[in-house]
Formats: sequence, C-alpha cells, structure tokens
Amino acid sequence: MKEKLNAIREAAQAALADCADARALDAVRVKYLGKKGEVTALMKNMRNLSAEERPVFGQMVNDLRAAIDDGLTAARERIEEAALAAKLKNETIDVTMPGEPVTVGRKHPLNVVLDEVKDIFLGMGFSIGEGPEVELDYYNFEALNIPKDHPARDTQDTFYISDNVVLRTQTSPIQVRTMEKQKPPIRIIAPGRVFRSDAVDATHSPLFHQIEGLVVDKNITMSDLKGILEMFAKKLYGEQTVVRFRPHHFPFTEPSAEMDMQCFSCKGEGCRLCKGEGWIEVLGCGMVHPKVLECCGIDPNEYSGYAFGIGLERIVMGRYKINDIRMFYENDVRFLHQFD
Ligand code: 2NL
Repeated sequence: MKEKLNAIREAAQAALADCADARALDAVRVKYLGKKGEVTALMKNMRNLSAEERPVFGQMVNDLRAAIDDGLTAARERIEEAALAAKLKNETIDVTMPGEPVTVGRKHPLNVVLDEVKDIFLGMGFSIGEGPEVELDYYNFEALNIPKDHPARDTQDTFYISDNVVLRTQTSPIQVRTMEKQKPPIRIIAPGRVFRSDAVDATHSPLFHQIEGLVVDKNITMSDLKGILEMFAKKLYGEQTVVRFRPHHFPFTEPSAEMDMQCFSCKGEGCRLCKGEGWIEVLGCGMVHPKVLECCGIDPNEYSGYAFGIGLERIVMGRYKINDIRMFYENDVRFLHQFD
C-alpha cells in the first residue's frame, strides 16, 4: 500500500515539474485531487479496510493530499515568477536608445515676410484691420470710386457670387469699413487674401495676398506718405535702400504713385535681376481720393489721407529669388523647408 502511495506522490511531483502554465497545473490538480481523482479514489477505498488499518491509512492519504497540495502551490509560484520575469524582460526600456525623430514644421515664407511687415507698421503706430473675404460689390468697388464700367470690375478679373456680392479683389474694403465706423485719426494696415479670376502662370494666381495701409487725419500730405513708405522700405530691405516715387493712376487715389527701390545688385545700372530697369517695383500708393473719403462719411475739406497697397507674393519672390508663384501654394516641404 505504502508503495502505491509513494508511486502516486512521485508521479504527481513529476507532472507538476512539467507544468508550464496555470491550465496544465489545474489538469494535475483534477487528476489527483479532483472529485474523480486518484487520491479521492483512495479515500473512497478506505471502507474496505479494517478498523485498525483505517486511521493509519487515512493519515497516509491525508499526508499525500497535503504533499500534492504543497506541490501545487510551489509550482504555481514558480510559474507566476517565471511569467513576471518574462514580462519584465520584455518591457525593459533602454533609456539610452535614440528617440523617434519629430518632424517640425516651419513658418510659411509668405508669413515670414508678412510678420516682418506687420511688425514694422505696428512699430510706427498702425493697428491691424480685418474684414470678410466675401464682400459686397459696394465695399470692393463702388465706395472706392470704381465706376460700373471700369475694367477692374470686368468678369474677367472678379469672382462674382451674385450681382452685388464678390470675392474681394483687394483688401481696401477693410479700410472702407473702418472709415465708416471710426472717426479719424485712422492708421491701419489691412493684410489678407484677395481673389482675381486670372489664368494661372508663373506670376499669376487666382488667390494671392495684399497688405494695404491707410492713414486719415487732419493735414496729412504726400510728404507723410513718402516719409512713412521710405522708412518702411529701409526697415524691410536695410538702411542703404534707395527709393523713388513715379506718377501712376489708381481710381481711389489722387495723386497716385508707385514706389520703386533701386536694384541692390546693380545700384540702378540695370542688370538681369531688375531686367535692365535699375529699379524694382515695391508698391502702389496715393492720396485718398476726396470722393472715397466722402463716400465713407469723412469730410474731405476737414481731413486728408494716404493709402498704399503691397503685393505680398511679389516682395517675397524678390527676397528669396522664387521664380514661380505656384510654389507658395503647392505645400511641397522641399520648398517650404528652405525659409526661416
Ligand atoms: C497696388 C496698389 C493701392 C490703395 C491701394 C486704397 C484704399 C482705400 C482708399 C484709397 Cl480705402 N486707396 N488703397 C491705394 C493705392 C494703391 O494698391 O498696386 N497694390 C498691389
């Protein structure tokens, strides 16, 4: 009998040693200690024994049961420890490994220059105006002394939403709205997107950016305009910058002019960069037309003002030697990553 018990004990211990997981462990428990298990069966056999043998045998079976139970506990602990060790090994973090590289974006070249222009004018006491991109015909044209038959109103140039609603073709409507609401003194710049129904090529895009400026106060003259705009050019292009004003025509200013800067490459001699001109066009400007002031509820006999308009793309292309306007809108990172 004793031999049989020892054989069971050894077989159980061998089976436990082979267990690699909780399921195998439970199978061993069922095989020996379960309702139909081998140890349970031994207990059931006890009734065939004599009264003297019974307690002795009972003790031996109990000892066997306890031994297998201990074996189960020990095997469970071994399996859990091994699982934990494996988990820890897997999850070890090597803090000396290089990290995942993070791709950092850059400021768009249009914004690099726009922010500089804003800083320059903010520094000279201007504030920044905003307004809708979908605009009434009145604010885009009528109030700016652009009559119904003016070529700028041609459907070729303007995106019409309806008879009296357009996509703004310039940012002047921002300034018209400001003059309507606010009494002089007015000193604002109006940067923003503008839209023209142009065929796309290296220098034309149906969407581009303008920065307009407006100053209205008592006794504002052309010399104020020239002083501020020359100062602006020197701050943007450097103190050595030379500018000139050339007569021009805009329907919303009188007199009107264009400001050029002397070519920094040939100093006015004429070279490839300035296409032999010696000068590079920077902006258009003029004294606000009295009709425009009047339209906006400002008395032209009491107040005068000047205004100017800068094409952002054009000055950014000049600065970075970009020869195709489409580059700005294509979002090619090889292009975008070249500017700071
Ligand atoms: C250009 C020329 C210009 C203006 C814009 C303006 C606005 C108001 C009244 C009078 Cl509310 N004028 N704006 C004046 C002169 C020129 O832009 O070549 N822009 C790219």
